[in-house]
Amino acid sequence: MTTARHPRARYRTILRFAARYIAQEWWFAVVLPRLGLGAIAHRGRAARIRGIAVHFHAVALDLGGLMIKVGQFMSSRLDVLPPEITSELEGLQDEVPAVEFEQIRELAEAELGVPLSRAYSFFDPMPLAAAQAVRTREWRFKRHQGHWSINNQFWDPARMDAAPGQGDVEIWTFDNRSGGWFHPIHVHLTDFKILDRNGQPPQPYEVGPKDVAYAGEGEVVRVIAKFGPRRGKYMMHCHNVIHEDHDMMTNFEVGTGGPDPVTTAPPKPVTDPLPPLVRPPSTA
Ligand SMILES: [Cu+2]
Repeated sequence: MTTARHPRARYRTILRFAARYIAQEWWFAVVLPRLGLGAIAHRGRAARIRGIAVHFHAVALDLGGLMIKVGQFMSSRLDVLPPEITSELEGLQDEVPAVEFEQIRELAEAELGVPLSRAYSFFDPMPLAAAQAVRTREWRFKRHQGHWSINNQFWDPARMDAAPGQGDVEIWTFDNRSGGWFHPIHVHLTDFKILDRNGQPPQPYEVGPKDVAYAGEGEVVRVIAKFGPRRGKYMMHCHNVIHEDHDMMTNFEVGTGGPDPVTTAPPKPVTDPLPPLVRPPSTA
């Protein structure tokens, strides 16, 4: 993580950058004109300034944080800075690389000297917000034609009912307003966060990362998830065994070209009978 670099190394990078370009400008703007070579210095000025901006851009991305802010500030000063600099720096904010939360946690805990859970009365272990979602999907869980269905459809391993892009954040609504059954909904691949239950905040015991959401009778539960990091075909199903077997299960595919469990781990026939779960008491 770039911003975790030791402060001295950061200062050295900034000083090297400043020294290099102060010397360069001294040479081109002071020395060469005195030697009667001002025209040469002037001819290359635009390219030189653009070079400084490109280098600053790279340094800001490398150091992150405050240096990005400095670059953004400079990009807005069209009144005092040449366009070679402002145009080079104007896209700076969009290029900050994402940092894994575990790295942020490590740095924060090192600086605080205590685990985050002790430093704060509440710390969201899954920082996903509804505003990050790129789409929403509705899933209706319903007793249908003597079986259990999702969106009035039954399990078909060949049918993909959703295709989130790899890394997309989506909101999924689990709608169980159709009858007197409850469904613990289990999503493979990724953990999710419960946004709300019947429009109300989730219960205190269900605020952490989940892989099952209880959708009680008549309930609507909204969850949010980031679909990744892997691609491939995954399932969502009710975790009541009778329901998932008849036939409350569906497929979704994340990204394209990922693994397919039907081909990578196909079902095998049972050749040996399984031992009985309970052995009869010995009569010997
Ligand atoms: Cu169910």
